Amino acid sequence: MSDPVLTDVERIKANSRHLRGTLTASLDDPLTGAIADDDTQLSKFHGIYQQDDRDIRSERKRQRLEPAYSFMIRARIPGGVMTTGQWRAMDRIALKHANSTIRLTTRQAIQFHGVIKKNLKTSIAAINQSMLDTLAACGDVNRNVMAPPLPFLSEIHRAVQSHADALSTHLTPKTGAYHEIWLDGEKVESLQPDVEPIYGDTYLPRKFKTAFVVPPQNDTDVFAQDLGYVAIVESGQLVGYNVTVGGGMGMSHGEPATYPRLGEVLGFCTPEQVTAVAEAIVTTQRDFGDRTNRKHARLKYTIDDRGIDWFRGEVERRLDSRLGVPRPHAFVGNGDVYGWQQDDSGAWHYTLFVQNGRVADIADRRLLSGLRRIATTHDGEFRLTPNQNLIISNVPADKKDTIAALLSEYGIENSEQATQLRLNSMACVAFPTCALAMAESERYLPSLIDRLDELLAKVGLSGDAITIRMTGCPNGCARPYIAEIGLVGKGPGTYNLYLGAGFAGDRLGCLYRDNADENEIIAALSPLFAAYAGQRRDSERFGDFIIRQRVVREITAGRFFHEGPVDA
Ligand code: SRM
Ligand code: SF4
Repeated sequence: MSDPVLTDVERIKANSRHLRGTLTASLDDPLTGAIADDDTQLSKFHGIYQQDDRDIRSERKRQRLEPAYSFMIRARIPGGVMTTGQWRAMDRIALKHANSTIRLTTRQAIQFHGVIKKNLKTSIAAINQSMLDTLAACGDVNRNVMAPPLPFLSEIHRAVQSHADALSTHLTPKTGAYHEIWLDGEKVESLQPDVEPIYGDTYLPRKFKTAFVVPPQNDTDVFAQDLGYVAIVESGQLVGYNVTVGGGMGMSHGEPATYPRLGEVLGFCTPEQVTAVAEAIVTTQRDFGDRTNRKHARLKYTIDDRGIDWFRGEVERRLDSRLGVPRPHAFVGNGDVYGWQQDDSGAWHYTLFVQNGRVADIADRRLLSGLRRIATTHDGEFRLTPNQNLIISNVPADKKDTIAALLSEYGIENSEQATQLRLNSMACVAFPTCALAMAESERYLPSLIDRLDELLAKVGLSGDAITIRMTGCPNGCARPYIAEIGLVGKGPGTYNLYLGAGFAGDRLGCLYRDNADENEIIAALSPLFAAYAGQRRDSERFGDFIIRQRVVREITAGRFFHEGPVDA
């Protein structure tokens, strides 16, 4: 049998000398705003994506100019916890080197857009000076580890955050390339030949994502992750975690072999086993994940191809012990809890709605300036949520009124007019920066919600929480397949509409309308809202209602995702 043909990215990783490639030469090349092709793959491991402004792409082409290249930088922030000093540093970078906005992501990280090549090194250095970094924010490695954004709620939350931090450190690549290229560090390669004890020379077959969660709030969307830790609390003590594996959202239109999949429970582990279990799972995926086809390379396919029992056996063999029997757990929702909350020590925390994660000064709502001012006044933390929001955290009781006054002065407090639909919405970035976007998302969802809000108001549902998420392509960056209303870009102005997902992110939606434009989306949802208002059972969620009414089929596993909307 001939050897399998590995993907091009595998060749690039193998030849990269642990992620160095020719990045230094690319950065020094004054003739282009771009970096060499192979380096565009390697830069991702350093948290950097080459992009071009898609709004002006064809005009530049017409003028025979090279595309308007710039870079997106993603800063990795485990659990989304940052000091206000760090926020001020990010704010300075946004103003000086990026497009004067900060983008909060669906994984509790921060992105800068529009950084040109000559400003890359200065920006990365500034991020590192603030004690944050960008290494492994992207690439075929474990990404930003998520943790519940409300660690102040209990001792349990604090313990979970510390496990997330420890795991994040353990799974961070050990190559000296990052330091060398971006921070002008000493070349450590020759001193340390075996630099990647967990990943090896070719890293993982594909990206890998991890989240911790504390029930009942599934605010990190644990089932969308390759690896999840669901905290189990008994008699007020954190006794361990149910370990979930094999979640992932990405798929491609028209390719049924690709599908979103929810993570499933593999077993139970104690807090002391968290790191060892992760290492056993990551190295199993490293060794068995498909390196011949990037569309089939995520852990979800390794598990579906070989079976969960095989996977458990391999993990336990590497662990040299058995996983425990899973314990019961239950979730109630996957959204954020807004406004002021007080913790057990008396400190206050304000969860601020940030529409689609974009921190910018827009008309009277001066979010960027307001948060800068608050970060100057307030000595605590900002915490980023997986729903693209921000928590002004650890506010002493005697400072609460000052912060509230600033929120009001800058026009950024949670608006009383914001409906529950809007407060439970998310959109991915898409145009103009994302190279993969097929339709608008961040720039469009707010106006679509205006129209949907009118429908909901007519049937008296404005105060009811329904989750809605939009993405500009089927990759699923805003986790649309686990929103009760999921809209996934198909072409300019058209979207696939998915319905029937669980309010707690625990059931996939099912295709209801293919390639629908705005009017078709409105026409499809209008009668369903009316029916829901009139016929729902007590506290029945919209997604559950849709399934009970058999509007769409209940999707019980990712591999059934593409079976038609209703039973034949
Ligand atoms: Fe994502 C690729 C933005 C969370 C699945 N994602 C991209 C890129 C880098 C486009 C590219 O490859 O050229 C997007 C950059 C857009 C831009 O201009 O900024 C991008 N993804 C984002 C962010 C910023 C969306 C947001 O609006 O917040 C999120 C950054 C998270 C972070 O801080 O690390 C983001 N991406 C996600 C999530 C959600 C999650 O992780 O919980 C998913 C679905 C979960 C999953 O991974 O299965 C996700 N992104 C993808 C995929 C599909 C992966 C797959 O298995 O098929 C791609 C494309 C790829 O990898 O080939 C992608
Ligand atoms: Fe880009 Fe698609 Fe991700 Fe949206 S879902 S940011 S369009 S890759």
